[in-house]
Amino acid sequence: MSADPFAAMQQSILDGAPETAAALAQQAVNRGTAPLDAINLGYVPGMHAVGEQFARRTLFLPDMMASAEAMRAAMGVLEPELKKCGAERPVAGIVVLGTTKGDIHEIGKCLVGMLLAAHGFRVHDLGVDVSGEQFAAKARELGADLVGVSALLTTTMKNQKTVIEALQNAGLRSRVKVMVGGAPVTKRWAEEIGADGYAKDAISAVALARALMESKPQAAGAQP
Ligand code: HCB
Repeated sequence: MSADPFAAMQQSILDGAPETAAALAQQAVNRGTAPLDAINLGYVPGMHAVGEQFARRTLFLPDMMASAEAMRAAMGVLEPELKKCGAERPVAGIVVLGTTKGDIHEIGKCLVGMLLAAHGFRVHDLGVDVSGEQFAAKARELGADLVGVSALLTTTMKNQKTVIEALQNAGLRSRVKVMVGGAPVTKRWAEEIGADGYAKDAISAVALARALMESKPQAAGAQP
């Protein structure tokens, strides 16, 4: 195994090895490594490498699924550590999060949710394959301040626009900010569909969520 712990984490994702990935995460926690460093310098580069190899056809769907399992195993260890950072803080805002209709990629969206929670946001994760109407219904139910919509496929990106339309149809758009993200998503796309912002990764999503909260006229969770 590599002497560089971050390289070993990356390799555990490429190998699709959940036990190794979890063990390395636990070792990192024991050593006092910041959980976010383990995620950003170890596991996420591993997922990017998997994506590149899948695109080059040197790695196939079952391998990609095994890598996702390994990522989940590592996150299982790191998530409670991230949560500790967000405990006992005032609520920074209420966020409804999900992956858009037709898309089952969830790792990035879950990471965004974890970091938002670690920074004091109350996060409701609707999961994957979520319709615009489901986003709007949950946003209304919770009096959400923000909706975060993830899309990983070029074919499902357009459904981020559907979420914005559903919020408009439900009369919620003026008080619910929308942030979009996912590998194929860009700032330009966000502007084109009328989203309030685009975040390239989970840390930027936290900064964006904070900025959007500041731009909101009413307090966190306020009803119209
Ligand atoms: Co998937 N897949 N996949 N996949 N997959 C991608 C996305 C490709 C790019 C791989 C490639 O070709 N290079 C590709 C999409 C090509 C395209 O559309 N242009 C692809 C494909 C083609 C497919 C299938 C169609 C394959 C098939 O069946 N033939 C299929 C689609 C199924 C479906 O959704 N209907 C499929 C399936 C899978 C799984 C199930 C095997 C697995 C997902 C498992 C899971 O999530 N439980 C998977 C995986 C793991 C990937 C890659 C390898 C990694 C995705 C990932 O987790 N990245 C991905 C390659 C890649 O993206 N480079 C590949 C790591 C996270 C941390 O990054 O970008 O998701 P992220 O999230 C970031 C960032 O974008 C931002 O913050 C996150 C954290 O930093 N962000 C937000 C994300 N959402 C946000 C929301 C906000 O509001 C704000 C910020």
